[in-house]
Amino acid sequence: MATTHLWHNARLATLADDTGWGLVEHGALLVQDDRLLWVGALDDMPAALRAQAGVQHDLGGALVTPGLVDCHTHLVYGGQRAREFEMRLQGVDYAEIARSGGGIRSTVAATRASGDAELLAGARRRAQALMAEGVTTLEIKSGYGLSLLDESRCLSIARQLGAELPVSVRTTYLGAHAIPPEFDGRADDYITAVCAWMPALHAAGLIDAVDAFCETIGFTPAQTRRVFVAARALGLPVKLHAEQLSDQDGAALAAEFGALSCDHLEYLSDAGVDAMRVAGTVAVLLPGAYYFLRETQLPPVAELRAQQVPIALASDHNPGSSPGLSLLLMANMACTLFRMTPLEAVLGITAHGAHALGLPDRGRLVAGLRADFAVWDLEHPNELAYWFGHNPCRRVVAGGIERTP
Ligand code: DI6
Ligand code: FE
Repeated sequence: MATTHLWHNARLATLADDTGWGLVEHGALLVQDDRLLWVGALDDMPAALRAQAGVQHDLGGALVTPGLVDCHTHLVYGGQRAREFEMRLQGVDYAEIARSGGGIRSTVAATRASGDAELLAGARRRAQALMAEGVTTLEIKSGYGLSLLDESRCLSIARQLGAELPVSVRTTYLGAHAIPPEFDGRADDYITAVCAWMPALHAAGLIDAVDAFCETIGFTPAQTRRVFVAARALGLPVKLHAEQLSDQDGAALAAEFGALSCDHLEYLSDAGVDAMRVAGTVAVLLPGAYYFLRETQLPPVAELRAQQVPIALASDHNPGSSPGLSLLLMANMACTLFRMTPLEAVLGITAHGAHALGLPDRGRLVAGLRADFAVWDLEHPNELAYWFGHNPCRRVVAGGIERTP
């Protein structure tokens, strides 16, 4: 039988439900294989269970939270877009750059020109930066390949990262991210191709969910619907880049397909909030993109809160609109920019992030869930959303195994 590990002398922030931090003093976690067997105050642990603990780890009173979940990233790409950042500072806007063939398309060219080893090395470095802050689950989208071969390469690299690094990786097929040059002026034909590639990519085991960019500079709701119909035919869950730059009623469309999440949402309408509530769709807010694009339209946090739509936060790491690699900074910015509370922000990078990926087995410290947790050099979990530009993560356990953060 596998050795059972007892992690004790911790201040636990269990986030067992959404009503509070779930603080437990003198807390202990009993871990068997990759699962939490028992969570609570050490003194309350049944003696029979305690007797099972083969290895004991004294945490010296440190704060322990669930491992962090970054539920929206575009980690696999070639090149970078610092020059485009300079152009934006000279007054050219993001949509203008995209329309003139820059933006996503320039990253597509750089990605296609990069070898697999180079793409893997870049994505690995970025994944490791996120992991250093306690990330134990990471979603990675394709969307910079935009051909069957290059989407397949990017998704395979994401899968490979999950196999070689101690982090859970979920892959999302975002073929409908932009129109590649060979389909210029033929968006509908490109969507036909995106849908036609999907079964092969799925058969190769490369897709956990399907996403699209529904926007004036992306795809129309009708085109997005075609992608969702193709996903549904394969039994794949959908997500959507919705209402980032304008209101396209994308959230309502995604909700119609029972979407796991709608992401960005600065221009989300009340009707969109309502549709998401009914469908149980998670709102993924991306303060990094809001900040880096100097967006001024705030996502409707008060309405989402009032309708009890779960709010997750993610890095949206990508070279164009959010080149940051700190989920803790996103939590801080969600508070300063979006006026979320520290508790909401921390739920956003743990339990609600997991919910946005359709993973109810993680994101909280509760018996039966995965043993994914982070140990912090902090006194209270509200500090996770307070400090910025500094990494207080000291130890990480992912799937029951301690790794270097
Ligand atoms: N919205 C975003 O913010 C990213 N993708 C998307 O659909 C940005 C992608 C990029 O600019 O490269
Ligand atoms: Fe994104």
